[in-house]
Amino acid sequence: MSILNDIKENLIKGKAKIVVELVNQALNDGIGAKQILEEGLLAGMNVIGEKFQKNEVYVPEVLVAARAMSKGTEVLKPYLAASGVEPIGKVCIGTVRGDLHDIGKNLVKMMLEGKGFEVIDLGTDVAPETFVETAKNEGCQIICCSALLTTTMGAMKEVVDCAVAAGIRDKVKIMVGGAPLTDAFCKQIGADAYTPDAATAADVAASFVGK
Ligand code: B1M
Repeated sequence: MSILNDIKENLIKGKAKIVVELVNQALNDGIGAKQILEEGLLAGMNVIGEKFQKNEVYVPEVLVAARAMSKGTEVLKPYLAASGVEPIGKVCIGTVRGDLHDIGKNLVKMMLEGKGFEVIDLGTDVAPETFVETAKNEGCQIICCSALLTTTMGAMKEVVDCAVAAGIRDKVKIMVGGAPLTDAFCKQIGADAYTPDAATAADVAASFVGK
């Protein structure tokens, strides 16, 4: 359907205002919210994710596309709730204790939402206990931790330890990322996955919930 393709193409270009207009128009045309989400918004975000992985687009393009995605999703939210579209899973995400960098974390959040996850954003400077208590109380399947400083990476091990102490380590996957991180570090601290970029993080998270 060409209007869905128009939504997708305008999302890729980051044209939030046009995306909102087209989403409203599609709803008026009688197209279902789920179809608009999947074949318009998510389809566009997937293209952006792939291009980002291949370095064909950069952070600014991803941010404007993600903004268009969230504006379009806002329009759809009441319809999606009414039609009972379930998120594919629940994640809590934050930048670890002592660390205030949030651009990468926000990108990961947007990519996760683009995949269909419900995301609880804990913000920056998040204590290990907050990650774990949120996952426990909110029933998150995945905890995502971001760190940009070599001095704050160690707080990720505390998140893992805290999940063990709280008795939820076998119920929750812990994903880590951020510029100073490596796969070796992830293994060393006993986390479940390191991913180098936001799009891969969303792909791996989806695989953790069987999608
Ligand atoms: Co700061 N900073 N900064 N900084 N900062 C760095 C990180 C630094 C490398 C700069 C440098 O010295 N060359 C350096 C760290 C050195 C080190 O630790 N070895 C540094 C420093 C030292 C500091 C301060 C200590 C400076 C000072 O005050 N003396 C201070 C620390 C404050 C604190 O956190 N307590 C500080 C402050 C700041 C600003 C506030 C000014 C600002 C942050 C603004 C904000 O985030 N709202 C800032 C910025 C912007 C940077 C640089 C320039 C850019 C970081 C960034 O946003 N990159 C950075 C230098 C650089 O990288 N060139 C630097 C873009 C972002 C998209 O990339 O976050 O890596 P990134 O995310 C990627 C992947 O890593 C991955 O996905 C994203 C893209 O796909 N990813 C994940 C990220 N998180 C993930 C989580 C996952 C999976 C993937 O979970 C599953």
